[in-house]
Amino acid sequence: MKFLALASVLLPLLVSQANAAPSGHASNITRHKLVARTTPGSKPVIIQMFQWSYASVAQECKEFIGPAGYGFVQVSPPTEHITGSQWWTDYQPVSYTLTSKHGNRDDLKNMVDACHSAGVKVLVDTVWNHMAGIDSGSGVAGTQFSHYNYPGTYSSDNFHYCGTPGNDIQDWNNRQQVQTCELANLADLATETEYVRNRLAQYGNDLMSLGVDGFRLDAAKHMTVDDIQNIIGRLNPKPQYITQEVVSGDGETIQGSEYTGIGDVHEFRYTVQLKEAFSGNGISGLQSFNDPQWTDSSHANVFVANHDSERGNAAPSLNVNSPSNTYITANIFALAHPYGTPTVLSSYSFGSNDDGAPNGGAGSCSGSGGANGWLCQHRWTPIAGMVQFRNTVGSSGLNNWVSPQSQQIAFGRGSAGFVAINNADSEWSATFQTSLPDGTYCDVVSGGTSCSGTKFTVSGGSFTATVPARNAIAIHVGSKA
Ligand code: ARE
Ligand code: CA
Repeated sequence: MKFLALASVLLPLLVSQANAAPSGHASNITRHKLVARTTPGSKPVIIQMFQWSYASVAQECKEFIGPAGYGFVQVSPPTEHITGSQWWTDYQPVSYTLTSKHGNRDDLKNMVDACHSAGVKVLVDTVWNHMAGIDSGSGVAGTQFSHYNYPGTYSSDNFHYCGTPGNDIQDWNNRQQVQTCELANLADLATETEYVRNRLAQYGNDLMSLGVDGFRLDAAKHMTVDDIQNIIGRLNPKPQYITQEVVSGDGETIQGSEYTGIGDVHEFRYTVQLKEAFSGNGISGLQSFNDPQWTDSSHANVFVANHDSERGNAAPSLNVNSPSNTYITANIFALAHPYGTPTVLSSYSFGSNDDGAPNGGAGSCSGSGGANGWLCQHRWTPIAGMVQFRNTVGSSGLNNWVSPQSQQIAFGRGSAGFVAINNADSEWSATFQTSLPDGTYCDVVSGGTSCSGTKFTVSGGSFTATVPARNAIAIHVGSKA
């Protein structure tokens, strides 16, 4: 009892210390208390519904995403943006009117409600760092704008002019330039000023008022931790989950780990390592991710690919065209391994990097695959099966690791699940020692959530299996036959 009483006094102190901003002086700590500590919760898997219209996300939440056990959808940016057929027009905001190619304010609200009814939370990709990059034009809701002038929202004194030629970032290892010069000519907001902070918070609060659960903060690396914390501090209610796009390589000046007091951070080095491992280096080195420069497991948001990397931007990654089934086996790995919070990309086929979404932006799937140009990776049998694996194993630790050769690994997640991944070109027959209760289990890689695939019998904790070449098997206590 005495210990518990003491713990209840000490714990909040410890927590506030642990959450303190890295620079940790008093004002940071005080301000930081306003920022909610975010966790993905018991259904941690996020789907990035890249370029899906909000009406189609609403439908898909009900039809598949909710029942399949995904926790979150992450949708493309919702504000008015420049016109054009390219997918990236929505990363050039021209006002905070909630009208975009993905739908209007009502569509956004309907999607939030529909997804919530299906037990799915909604993260919105949010552009706070900049406005448009092009010289002038008309936005999709009719706003007439020019560079640095967005009537009713911002005028020329709300932007950074960093002094380099064209105000562009030239030295990517100069923190000041990365955060106050222009990324790809995009008008860089003066996020240290009261007006801009207040305006961004107003936009954030508008999204919160529609019931949105959290954000992906686009180009977070290009804003200071202080600026983001200040804006989040003005939100009410607080977002439940935040993931920040900070692309950092080893030794780079700005590191994702600086941002963990705000929320999770994309860890692109994981994306790169999975590509290298599955493309030839070997997967036996993937047991743990302890590099001190990386974002720690409880703050890392990880993925095999995102919309940038699948186009060869931001980081090298596997993609849907990668040979030997590696895109799928890597996704199985990411959903099985405890490092980070996993995001599954759901995207579309494209001929050229700029191609906008097919089917007028209406996402479309059929059975366990895509339709009308959409890929619907979130429905693919092994991926949907592994989402249930992830939900079932929860925070159980990694155990019973074996790796007889560099392209074969198997491991358990406590007494709740076991996976074997064979990245070699010949099948792998073995008897695996697990911590699972005895019984007959359905393989969720071949059978997804329907138990239509291979079955394995665990007896005395072990089972014998043949893992097909360039494939995997996975069983968990929720998949007993
Ligand atoms: C488009 C045109 C440009 C034009 C601009 C303005 O392509 O030629 O100058 O419009 O008119 C997306 C597209 C861009 C597009 C932009 C705006 O990818 O092509 O520009 O939308 O419409 C860096 C950033 C990181 C950023 C990546 C792409 O740090 O934040 O570059 N990623 C996010 C989004 C993108 C989006 C934006 C930001 C802009 O996910 O989809 O751009 O909102 C190293 C560095 C990284 C760097 C990376 C670039 O790894 O460490 O920091 O990432 O190189 O590969
Ligand atoms: Ca900036």
